[in-house]
Amino acid sequence: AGCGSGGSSGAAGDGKITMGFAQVGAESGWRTANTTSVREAAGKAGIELKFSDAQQKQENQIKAIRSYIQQKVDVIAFSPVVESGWDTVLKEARNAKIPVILTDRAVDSTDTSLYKTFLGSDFVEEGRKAGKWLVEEYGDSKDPVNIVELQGTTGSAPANDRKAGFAEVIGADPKFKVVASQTGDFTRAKGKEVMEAFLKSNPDIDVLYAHNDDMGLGAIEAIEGAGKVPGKDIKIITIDAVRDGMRALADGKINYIVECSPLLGPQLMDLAKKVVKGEQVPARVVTEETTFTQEQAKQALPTRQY
Ligand code: GYE
Repeated sequence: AGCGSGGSSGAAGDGKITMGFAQVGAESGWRTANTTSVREAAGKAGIELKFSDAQQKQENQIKAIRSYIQQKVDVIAFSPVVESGWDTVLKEARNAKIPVILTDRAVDSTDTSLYKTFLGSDFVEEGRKAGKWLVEEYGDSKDPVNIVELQGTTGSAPANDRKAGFAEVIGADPKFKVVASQTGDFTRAKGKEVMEAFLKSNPDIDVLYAHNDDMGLGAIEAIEGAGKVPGKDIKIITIDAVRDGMRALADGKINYIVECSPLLGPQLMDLAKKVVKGEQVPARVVTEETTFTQEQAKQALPTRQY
Protein backbone atom coordinates (compact mmCIF):
# COMPACT_ATOMS: atom_id res chain seq x y z
CA ALA A 1 0.00 0.00 0.00
CA GLY A 2 1.03 3.65 0.21
CA CYS A 3 1.52 5.81 -2.80
CA GLY A 4 4.43 6.76 -4.97
CA SER A 5 8.11 6.18 -4.70
CA GLY A 6 8.90 9.78 -3.71
CA GLY A 7 10.39 10.31 -0.26
CA SER A 8 13.00 7.68 0.27
CA SER A 9 15.87 7.17 -2.08
CA GLY A 10 15.99 3.48 -1.18
CA ALA A 11 18.69 0.87 -1.31
CA ALA A 12 21.25 0.43 -4.06
CA GLY A 13 18.58 -0.38 -6.66
CA ASP A 14 16.83 2.90 -5.85
CA GLY A 15 13.55 1.07 -5.22
CA LYS A 16 11.21 1.55 -2.32
CA ILE A 17 12.51 0.38 1.04
CA THR A 18 10.79 -2.66 2.50
CA MET A 19 10.87 -3.11 6.27
CA GLY A 20 9.95 -6.30 8.11
CA PHE A 21 8.68 -5.39 11.58
CA ALA A 22 8.27 -8.14 14.19
CA GLN A 23 6.06 -6.67 16.92
CA VAL A 24 5.77 -8.15 20.43
CA GLY A 25 1.97 -8.40 20.47
CA ALA A 26 -1.04 -6.31 21.41
CA GLU A 27 -0.76 -6.77 25.17
CA SER A 28 -1.26 -3.17 26.28
CA GLY A 29 -2.42 0.32 25.36
CA TRP A 30 1.24 1.20 24.95
CA ARG A 31 1.73 -1.54 22.39
CA THR A 32 -1.33 -0.53 20.39
CA ALA A 33 -0.12 3.08 20.26
CA ASN A 34 3.33 1.87 19.25
CA THR A 35 1.94 -0.22 16.39
CA THR A 36 -0.12 2.73 15.14
CA SER A 37 2.95 4.96 15.29
CA VAL A 38 5.07 2.49 13.30
CA ARG A 39 2.38 1.95 10.65
CA GLU A 40 1.67 5.66 10.20
CA ALA A 41 5.32 6.63 10.07
CA ALA A 42 6.07 3.94 7.48
CA GLY A 43 3.25 5.27 5.30
CA LYS A 44 4.51 8.84 5.60
CA ALA A 45 8.10 7.83 4.89
CA GLY A 46 7.11 5.82 1.80
CA ILE A 47 8.46 2.63 3.38
CA GLU A 48 6.64 -0.59 2.64
CA LEU A 49 5.91 -2.33 5.93
CA LYS A 50 5.56 -6.04 6.49
CA PHE A 51 4.11 -6.39 9.97
CA SER A 52 3.72 -9.39 12.27
CA ASP A 53 2.29 -9.78 15.78
CA ALA A 54 4.09 -12.42 17.89
CA GLN A 55 1.46 -12.61 20.64
CA GLN A 56 4.20 -12.21 23.24
CA LYS A 57 5.99 -15.40 22.10
CA GLN A 58 9.65 -15.41 21.18
CA GLU A 59 9.29 -18.40 18.85
CA ASN A 60 6.74 -16.46 16.77
CA GLN A 61 9.09 -13.50 16.52
CA ILE A 62 11.95 -15.73 15.41
CA LYS A 63 9.70 -17.24 12.71
CA ALA A 64 8.69 -13.79 11.52
CA ILE A 65 12.31 -12.64 11.31
CA ARG A 66 13.28 -15.77 9.35
CA SER A 67 10.47 -15.14 6.91
CA TYR A 68 11.61 -11.52 6.45
CA ILE A 69 15.11 -12.83 5.70
CA GLN A 70 13.66 -15.21 3.10
CA GLN A 71 11.65 -12.40 1.55
CA LYS A 72 14.86 -10.35 1.32
CA VAL A 73 13.46 -7.23 2.95
CA ASP A 74 15.81 -4.22 3.03
CA VAL A 75 15.75 -3.83 6.80
CA ILE A 76 14.37 -5.71 9.79
CA ALA A 77 13.12 -3.93 12.89
CA PHE A 78 11.83 -5.66 15.98
CA SER A 79 10.98 -5.25 19.61
CA PRO A 80 12.37 -8.38 21.29
CA VAL A 81 9.82 -9.85 23.68
CA VAL A 82 12.59 -11.12 25.99
CA GLU A 83 16.26 -10.15 26.20
CA SER A 84 18.04 -13.46 25.63
CA GLY A 85 18.18 -16.07 22.90
CA TRP A 86 18.56 -13.94 19.77
CA ASP A 87 22.10 -14.58 18.56
CA THR A 88 21.31 -17.38 16.10
CA VAL A 89 18.59 -15.60 14.18
CA LEU A 90 20.46 -12.29 14.26
CA LYS A 91 23.49 -14.02 12.74
CA GLU A 92 21.24 -15.34 9.98
CA ALA A 93 20.17 -11.78 9.22
CA ARG A 94 23.76 -10.58 9.25
CA ASN A 95 24.82 -13.39 6.88
CA ALA A 96 22.01 -12.33 4.55
CA LYS A 97 23.33 -8.75 4.83
CA ILE A 98 20.04 -7.43 6.11
CA PRO A 99 20.51 -4.68 8.71
CA VAL A 100 18.57 -5.03 11.97
CA ILE A 101 17.25 -2.21 14.16
CA LEU A 102 16.11 -2.89 17.72
CA THR A 103 13.13 -0.80 18.72
CA ASP A 104 11.72 -0.35 22.19
CA ARG A 105 13.34 -3.40 23.85
CA ALA A 106 16.95 -4.55 23.94
CA VAL A 107 18.68 -7.92 23.55
CA ASP A 108 21.44 -9.14 25.85
CA SER A 109 23.78 -10.26 23.01
CA THR A 110 27.38 -9.31 23.69
CA ASP A 111 28.05 -9.13 19.95
CA THR A 112 26.82 -5.64 19.13
CA SER A 113 27.59 -6.11 15.44
CA LEU A 114 24.37 -8.15 15.28
CA TYR A 115 22.29 -4.96 15.07
CA LYS A 116 22.83 -1.41 13.84
CA THR A 117 21.17 0.59 16.57
CA PHE A 118 18.76 0.42 19.49
CA LEU A 119 15.97 2.99 19.64
CA GLY A 120 13.93 3.16 22.85
CA SER A 121 13.54 4.26 26.43
CA ASP A 122 15.91 4.00 29.35
CA PHE A 123 13.91 1.53 31.45
CA VAL A 124 16.30 1.60 34.41
CA GLU A 125 15.83 5.34 34.63
CA GLU A 126 12.06 4.89 34.54
CA GLY A 127 12.28 2.54 37.52
CA ARG A 128 14.45 5.06 39.35
CA LYS A 129 11.91 7.83 38.72
CA ALA A 130 9.17 5.64 40.21
CA GLY A 131 11.35 4.97 43.27
CA LYS A 132 12.23 8.64 43.72
CA TRP A 133 8.59 9.63 43.88
CA LEU A 134 8.01 7.07 46.60
CA VAL A 135 11.02 8.20 48.61
CA GLU A 136 9.73 11.78 48.53
CA GLU A 137 6.14 10.78 49.25
CA TYR A 138 7.15 8.96 52.46
CA GLY A 139 10.01 11.32 53.24
CA ASP A 140 9.66 11.93 56.99
CA SER A 141 7.78 8.84 58.06
CA LYS A 142 9.63 6.15 60.01
CA ASP A 143 6.90 3.52 59.60
CA PRO A 144 7.49 0.58 57.31
CA VAL A 145 6.08 0.93 53.78
CA ASN A 146 4.79 -2.35 52.36
CA ILE A 147 5.08 -2.47 48.59
CA VAL A 148 3.74 -4.99 46.11
CA GLU A 149 5.18 -5.07 42.60
CA LEU A 150 3.52 -6.19 39.37
CA GLN A 151 6.34 -7.04 37.00
CA GLY A 152 6.17 -6.95 33.22
CA THR A 153 6.74 -9.99 31.02
CA THR A 154 9.34 -12.27 32.61
CA GLY A 155 12.73 -11.88 30.96
CA SER A 156 11.79 -8.71 29.07
CA ALA A 157 14.09 -5.71 29.19
CA PRO A 158 11.44 -3.37 30.64
CA ALA A 159 10.57 -5.84 33.43
CA ASN A 160 14.21 -6.47 34.35
CA ASP A 161 15.23 -2.82 34.18
CA ARG A 162 12.19 -1.23 35.81
CA LYS A 163 12.58 -3.62 38.73
CA ALA A 164 16.30 -2.89 39.04
CA GLY A 165 16.00 0.92 38.84
CA PHE A 166 13.24 0.98 41.45
CA ALA A 167 15.07 -1.40 43.79
CA GLU A 168 18.23 0.69 43.54
CA VAL A 169 16.47 3.85 44.73
CA ILE A 170 14.24 2.43 47.49
CA GLY A 171 17.04 0.12 48.67
CA ALA A 172 18.72 3.08 50.36
CA ASP A 173 16.03 3.13 53.07
CA PRO A 174 15.12 -0.11 54.87
CA LYS A 175 11.61 1.11 55.70
CA PHE A 176 10.65 0.28 52.11
CA LYS A 177 9.78 -3.40 51.89
CA VAL A 178 8.76 -5.19 48.71
CA VAL A 179 6.50 -7.82 50.30
CA ALA A 180 5.44 -9.47 47.03
CA SER A 181 6.63 -9.22 43.42
CA GLN A 182 5.23 -11.22 40.54
CA THR A 183 4.68 -10.96 36.80
CA GLY A 184 1.39 -9.71 35.39
CA ASP A 185 2.69 -10.06 31.81
CA PHE A 186 1.93 -6.39 31.05
CA THR A 187 -1.81 -7.14 30.67
CA ARG A 188 -4.87 -5.82 32.47
CA ALA A 189 -6.34 -9.28 33.05
CA LYS A 190 -3.16 -10.64 34.63
CA GLY A 191 -2.67 -7.47 36.65
CA LYS A 192 -6.09 -7.93 38.17
CA GLU A 193 -5.61 -11.63 38.85
CA VAL A 194 -2.22 -11.24 40.53
CA MET A 195 -3.37 -8.24 42.57
CA GLU A 196 -6.30 -10.29 43.88
CA ALA A 197 -3.81 -12.89 45.08
CA PHE A 198 -1.56 -10.20 46.61
CA LEU A 199 -4.53 -8.76 48.51
CA LYS A 200 -5.42 -12.16 49.92
CA SER A 201 -1.96 -12.98 51.21
CA ASN A 202 -0.95 -9.46 52.34
CA PRO A 203 -3.44 -7.69 54.61
CA ASP A 204 -1.31 -4.59 54.86
CA ILE A 205 -0.35 -3.23 51.43
CA ASP A 206 0.59 0.48 51.32
CA VAL A 207 1.84 0.80 47.76
CA LEU A 208 1.51 -0.89 44.38
CA TYR A 209 4.28 -0.43 41.85
CA ALA A 210 3.11 -1.73 38.44
CA HIS A 211 5.53 -1.89 35.51
CA ASN A 212 2.83 -0.57 33.18
CA ASP A 213 -0.51 1.27 33.24
CA ASP A 214 -2.53 -1.71 32.04
CA MET A 215 -1.52 -3.94 34.96
CA GLY A 216 -2.20 -1.02 37.29
CA LEU A 217 -5.67 -0.57 35.80
CA GLY A 218 -6.42 -4.27 36.27
CA ALA A 219 -5.14 -4.04 39.85
CA ILE A 220 -7.47 -1.08 40.53
CA GLU A 221 -10.42 -3.38 39.81
CA ALA A 222 -9.03 -5.93 42.26
CA ILE A 223 -8.48 -3.27 44.94
CA GLU A 224 -12.00 -1.88 44.53
CA GLY A 225 -13.34 -5.43 44.55
CA ALA A 226 -11.66 -5.93 47.93
CA GLY A 227 -13.44 -2.84 49.27
CA LYS A 228 -10.36 -0.60 49.32
CA VAL A 229 -9.84 2.77 47.71
CA PRO A 230 -7.12 2.87 45.03
CA GLY A 231 -4.96 5.97 45.29
CA LYS A 232 -5.82 6.37 49.01
CA ASP A 233 -5.73 3.06 50.91
CA ILE A 234 -3.17 1.78 48.45
CA LYS A 235 -1.01 4.25 46.57
CA ILE A 236 -0.28 3.33 42.98
CA ILE A 237 2.68 4.11 40.75
CA THR A 238 2.72 2.94 37.13
CA ILE A 239 4.73 3.43 33.95
CA ASP A 240 3.67 4.37 30.37
CA ALA A 241 1.16 7.28 30.63
CA VAL A 242 -1.31 5.99 28.03
CA ARG A 243 -4.70 7.69 28.00
CA ASP A 244 -6.54 5.23 30.26
CA GLY A 245 -3.72 5.43 32.76
CA MET A 246 -3.73 9.21 32.64
CA ARG A 247 -7.50 9.26 33.22
CA ALA A 248 -7.14 7.09 36.31
CA LEU A 249 -4.35 9.40 37.49
CA ALA A 250 -6.50 12.50 36.95
CA ASP A 251 -9.35 10.72 38.80
CA GLY A 252 -7.10 10.11 41.80
CA LYS A 253 -6.97 6.32 41.46
CA ILE A 254 -3.32 6.30 40.44
CA ASN A 255 -0.86 8.56 42.27
CA TYR A 256 2.04 8.92 39.86
CA ILE A 257 2.94 7.83 36.33
CA VAL A 258 6.37 7.69 34.75
CA GLU A 259 6.07 8.31 31.03
CA CYS A 260 7.35 5.85 28.43
CA SER A 261 6.75 7.05 24.90
CA PRO A 262 5.42 4.56 22.32
CA LEU A 263 5.71 7.08 19.48
CA LEU A 264 8.86 5.56 18.03
CA GLY A 265 7.68 5.32 14.41
CA PRO A 266 9.10 8.52 12.88
CA GLN A 267 12.57 8.06 14.42
CA LEU A 268 12.55 4.40 13.40
CA MET A 269 11.85 5.25 9.77
CA ASP A 270 14.63 7.89 9.73
CA LEU A 271 17.09 5.36 11.13
CA ALA A 272 15.92 2.72 8.64
CA LYS A 273 16.56 5.01 5.66
CA LYS A 274 20.04 5.72 6.93
CA VAL A 275 21.08 2.13 7.63
CA VAL A 276 19.73 0.99 4.26
CA LYS A 277 21.91 3.64 2.58
CA GLY A 278 24.85 2.40 4.63
CA GLU A 279 25.14 5.63 6.60
CA GLN A 280 26.49 5.69 10.14
CA VAL A 281 23.86 5.88 12.90
CA PRO A 282 24.32 6.26 16.67
CA ALA A 283 24.50 2.90 18.45
CA ARG A 284 21.84 4.02 20.93
CA VAL A 285 18.96 6.48 20.54
CA VAL A 286 17.17 7.22 23.82
CA THR A 287 13.58 8.47 23.86
CA GLU A 288 12.79 11.64 25.81
CA GLU A 289 10.27 11.23 28.59
CA THR A 290 8.69 12.94 31.57
CA THR A 291 6.61 12.09 34.67
CA PHE A 292 3.06 13.02 35.72
CA THR A 293 1.41 13.88 39.02
CA GLN A 294 -2.39 13.92 39.34
CA GLU A 295 -2.52 17.68 38.64
CA GLN A 296 -0.22 17.38 35.64
CA ALA A 297 -2.37 14.55 34.25
CA LYS A 298 -5.45 16.78 34.36
CA GLN A 299 -3.60 19.38 32.34
CA ALA A 300 -2.09 16.98 29.84
CA LEU A 301 -5.16 14.83 29.14
CA PRO A 302 -7.00 17.07 26.65
CA THR A 303 -4.07 17.09 24.23
CA ARG A 304 -2.74 13.57 24.86
CA GLN A 305 -2.18 11.71 21.59
CA TYR A 306 -2.52 8.15 22.86
O1 GYE B 1 5.73 -0.34 28.97
C1 GYE B 1 4.24 -2.04 28.22
C2 GYE B 1 4.29 -2.88 27.00
O2 GYE B 1 8.25 -2.50 25.99
C3 GYE B 1 8.10 -0.32 26.84
O3 GYE B 1 5.67 -3.10 26.79
C4 GYE B 1 7.38 -1.51 26.38
C5 GYE B 1 6.39 -2.06 27.38
C6 GYE B 1 5.34 -1.10 27.88
O4 GYE B 1 3.51 -3.96 27.02
O5 GYE B 1 3.00 -1.45 28.39
